[in-house]
Amino acid sequence: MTSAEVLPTGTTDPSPVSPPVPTADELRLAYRVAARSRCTEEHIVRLVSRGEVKFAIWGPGEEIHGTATALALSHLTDPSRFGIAPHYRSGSLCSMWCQLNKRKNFTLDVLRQQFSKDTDEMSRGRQMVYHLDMRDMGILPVQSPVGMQLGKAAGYAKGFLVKGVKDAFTIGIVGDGTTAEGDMHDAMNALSVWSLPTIVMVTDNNIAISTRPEDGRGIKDFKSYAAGFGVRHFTCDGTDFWDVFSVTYACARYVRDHQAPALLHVRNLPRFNGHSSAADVTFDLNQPDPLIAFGRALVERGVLKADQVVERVTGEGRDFFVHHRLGSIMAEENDRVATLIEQVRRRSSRSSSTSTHPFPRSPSTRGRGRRTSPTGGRFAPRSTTSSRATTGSCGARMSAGWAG
Ligand SMILES: Cc1ncc(C[n+]2csc(CCOP(=O)(O)OP(=O)(O)O)c2C)c(N)n1
Ligand SMILES: [Mg+2]
Repeated sequence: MTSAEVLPTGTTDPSPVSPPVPTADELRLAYRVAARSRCTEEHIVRLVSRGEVKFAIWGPGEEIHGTATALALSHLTDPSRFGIAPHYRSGSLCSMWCQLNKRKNFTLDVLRQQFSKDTDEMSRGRQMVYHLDMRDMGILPVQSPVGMQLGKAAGYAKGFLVKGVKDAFTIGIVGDGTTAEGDMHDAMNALSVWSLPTIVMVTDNNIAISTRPEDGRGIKDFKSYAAGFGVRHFTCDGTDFWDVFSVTYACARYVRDHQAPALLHVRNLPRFNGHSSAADVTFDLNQPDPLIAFGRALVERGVLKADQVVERVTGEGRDFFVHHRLGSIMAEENDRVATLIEQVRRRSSRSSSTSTHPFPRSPSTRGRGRRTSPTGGRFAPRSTTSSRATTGSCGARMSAGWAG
């Protein structure tokens, strides 16, 4: 029995599926998008090191998992019948999903948000980085409290059911540390009770900031945990493109065809640049790199040539670039990313919309007693006649909330 055929206790066998074999063109595309994702994020590491951007969080090490996952999904669905609530390390996955569904400018959009530019179409530069929001692609807004992805994925699936869509499914992605949050249990309960077509994907890098599983993970066995909810369990090696592809395909096919939930545990993911820019961002040379392994495998299969793929070399310094020979594919992508960074950097940071945003006028409260805010007055406008009395996105939201 392969990992894709693992069944929870009490589930009847829905007959294992045979995943398709990725074509040479698909493999080349996956390699290119993974390489683009790596060099984009390693450029962001440099921007952070130079103090040019304030905060960043990223996913170097998860590129192969991301591209293989998106490719598997694209064999089964499209944005009209699909929703994904991604993790902040899902850049490569979302990039590949956009590429496969012909949405342009993913990297440009990420960089605009990274630089907090007004041209950031997802949040006008007012959101945290990698808080993707691309609803035309079924990519649901990312939020900072970890675990919220799961409730959104479950709710979106319930929405499809209510609308009578019978072949849709959704995915919520969380890190392994987040399985300790109550959101995990809440979502599993909803999936079980309503039999929602949702994949709870746990991307396991064996760490949560600095907490190791032995110190924070109460779920000792994901298979038994899923079985307790009657949820089917799948697991794959996140460093192996073909394992991720075939297991994710089998999992998503099961969820779509049976309109039933699954838990997909993705193991072994490396984390190459620390948790975020708030940590030591030195590229970790002690972990094997799935992107290099994938490149070598493609060379062995005759899909790519040796000079096209990235290899590790001996270098001096802390960042990715000094320790790697990029190969021609990543070098091309790297040039494009560098051009995009230059283009985004030159744009003014000033948000014209912030200064000219037409907030609705507050209603007059004269004669209606004292007005208080839901937060006890912290963002309460000083003047009851001007909604411009609050500034910043937080104040603006609160103000608009009252008006509504
Ligand atoms: C509800 C909540 N608690 C705590 C945090 C702070 N926090 C941000 S990332 C993180 C670690 C998450 O670890 P994991 O789920 O393993 O994901 P990883 O970063 O390893 O991919 C924590 C605790 C948060 N953002 N939200
Ligand atoms: Mg983790």
